[in-house]
Amino acid sequence: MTSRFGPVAATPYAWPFDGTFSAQSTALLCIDWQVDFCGVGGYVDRMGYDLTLTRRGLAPTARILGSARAAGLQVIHTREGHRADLSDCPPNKLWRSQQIGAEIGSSGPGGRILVRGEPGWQIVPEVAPLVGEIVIDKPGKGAFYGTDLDVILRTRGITHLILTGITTDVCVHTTMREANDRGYECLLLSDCTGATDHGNYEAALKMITMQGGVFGAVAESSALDDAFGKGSAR
Ligand code: C5J
Repeated sequence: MTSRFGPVAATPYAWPFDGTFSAQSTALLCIDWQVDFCGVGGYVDRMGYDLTLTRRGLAPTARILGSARAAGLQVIHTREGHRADLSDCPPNKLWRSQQIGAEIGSSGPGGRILVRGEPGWQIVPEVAPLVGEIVIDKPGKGAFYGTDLDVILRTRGITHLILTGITTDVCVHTTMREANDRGYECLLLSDCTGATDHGNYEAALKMITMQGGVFGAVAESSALDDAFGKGSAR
């Protein structure tokens, strides 16, 4: 028996394009909900950005995570971070972080910035992975680059992706674009994401909706909950 849901009321089209989605073939992606991007003393904080903007999607994500787990979707988390010796950190990325006063690998209140295993690199407790949920460690912005995410999705028969995470305009957008190019049908939950700049958040959402949904569609998490509520076992 398989649970089917949808469509979800979304922009610019009712998601997914093929009418409904199944729990088995859909994953909820939780992108980079790390202290470094939404916690005090992390990378974003050290760059001087407003943490309320990146934290805005945390509570809605915690809620929809519960709904998705209950509906039987697969949940996959990602973390951006580098090896302790920074051998996987391109010199231009390192240099740019120095310019803005948040040098990758330097020590701060959250340990070494964007380094794997450090306190700042951890996923925040509100949306922490459960035992058995897949966690993808990535050196870049996109979750497909330099990782085994695509192999895992294809092995598990996942064709549809629902995205949450931070930041909307950087790692979430890059991942959604990478996924879209690989043929995954993507939905971004607009209240479950945030950027370091509100204008960038709005622009990132708008970009998705151009050209009939150039990278997929955008919906509020309440619309996904509505779809879960009307789901059926077939
Ligand atoms: C950034 C991310 N913004 N997770 N990373 O550098 O979006």
